[in-house]
Amino acid sequence: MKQEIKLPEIADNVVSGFLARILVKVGDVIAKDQSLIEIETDKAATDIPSPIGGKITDIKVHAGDEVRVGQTILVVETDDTTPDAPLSSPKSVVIPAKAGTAPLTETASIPAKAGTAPLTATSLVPASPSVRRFARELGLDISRVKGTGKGGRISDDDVKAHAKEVIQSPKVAEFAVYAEVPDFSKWGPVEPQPMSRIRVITAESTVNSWQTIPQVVQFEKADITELEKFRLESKAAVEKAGGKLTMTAILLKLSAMALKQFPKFNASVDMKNKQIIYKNYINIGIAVDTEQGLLVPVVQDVDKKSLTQLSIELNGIAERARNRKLTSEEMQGGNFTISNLGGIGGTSFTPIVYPNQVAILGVSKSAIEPVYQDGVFVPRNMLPLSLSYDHRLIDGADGARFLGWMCKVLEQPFLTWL
Ligand code: CAO
Repeated sequence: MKQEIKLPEIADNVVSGFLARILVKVGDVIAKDQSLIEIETDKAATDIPSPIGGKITDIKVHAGDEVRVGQTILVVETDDTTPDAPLSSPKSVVIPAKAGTAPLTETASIPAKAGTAPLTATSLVPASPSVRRFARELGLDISRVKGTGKGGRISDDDVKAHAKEVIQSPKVAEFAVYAEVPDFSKWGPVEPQPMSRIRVITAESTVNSWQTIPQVVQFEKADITELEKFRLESKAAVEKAGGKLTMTAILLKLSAMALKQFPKFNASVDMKNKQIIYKNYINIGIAVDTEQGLLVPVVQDVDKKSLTQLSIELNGIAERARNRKLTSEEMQGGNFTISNLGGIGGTSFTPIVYPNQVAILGVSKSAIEPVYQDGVFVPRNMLPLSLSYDHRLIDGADGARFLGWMCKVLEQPFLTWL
């Protein structure tokens, strides 16, 4: 029979908590008392054990959620015919006072994440909540700590050893130190809320990029008057095939062509080994605005797909991103990113290069503008583009040539046939 497992009482006067980690997944066969989730409150990090054994058929919560006492966490299929198995009491660990701590954040060593996933590999790391909490307090990524216990279990001493390694590493300068914020309630009412997992990953990823990549932004405007006519004329045919022919789909196709033409932009910088890693495949990330925050799914092998195929695929991944249905594979392995804010508005912006990539294309809203041609002003549809790039690999002239080439092809797509 199926049984719902609900969040038990965590402590006196505590009605809800922040879901820090989900420690199991659908399909797992769990034992009674096995830890299911890790809940954090102001006072404690609490491991919620399962009151029964069985197979998990559904998980009703997400990491980063605020979960209330009595709320269903997950559903378990069990042989036990006794209805409503009693809830086991949670195991709590008191969170140490934070006064004066300025944790190191392991931003420099965050692996390339072409997108942000609500769940990470840290859920699978064998460590108790108190050890996880300790690592988090120090700003360390627990999945990078080597466990010396049975089955690789991580202890406090392992975390300390890892912290020592990190501090002694020459890369320490790349690590972010977060200062305590002032007590804003001195000036008026405040409402602190925990960051969602997506927010934390976006914050860490952008800090990593900002601190490790010297970025330059190149601006251009492309005349898309003719291209827009083509787009509107071809829209119905693509729609019939199940896609939506938007500017983003066209830029996806065009970016793949540009990356082939300028291989430096399809590479990664490996400073540790003083090498440039050129890639012989073209995977492009697309920034998608969702209710949960920014997600960046990746379209694979863009150069091998037709514009119609790309339109269909783009539609699909944007939809899955908005419905939180993306798989972790769909968010990895991007070489370059497109961030199109044109559907929302704005004349220009400076996007941030993704860690382990070297460039990102920012797209703003196209508009009809007067352009001086052959002695007269003519109305033309102009698309503002901004290219942020990593100056460790790409020089200003490279950036100008790349964006200039893109504008030329947007103006006269047939040029690529020559
Ligand atoms: N200029 C003018 N109009 C534009 C445009 C542009 N640059 N880009 C899109 N539009 C129009 C589209 O043509 C469409 O109009 P119609 O409905 O009349 O056809 C409308 O805006 C909405 O487009 P869309 O969003 O449905 O489709 P898209 O393929 O162009 O964009 C996606 C897909 C996923 C890029 C977009 O939905 C999105 O999430 N954008 C936000 C990205 C973001 O948050 N970036 C910031 C990240 S931090 O750097």
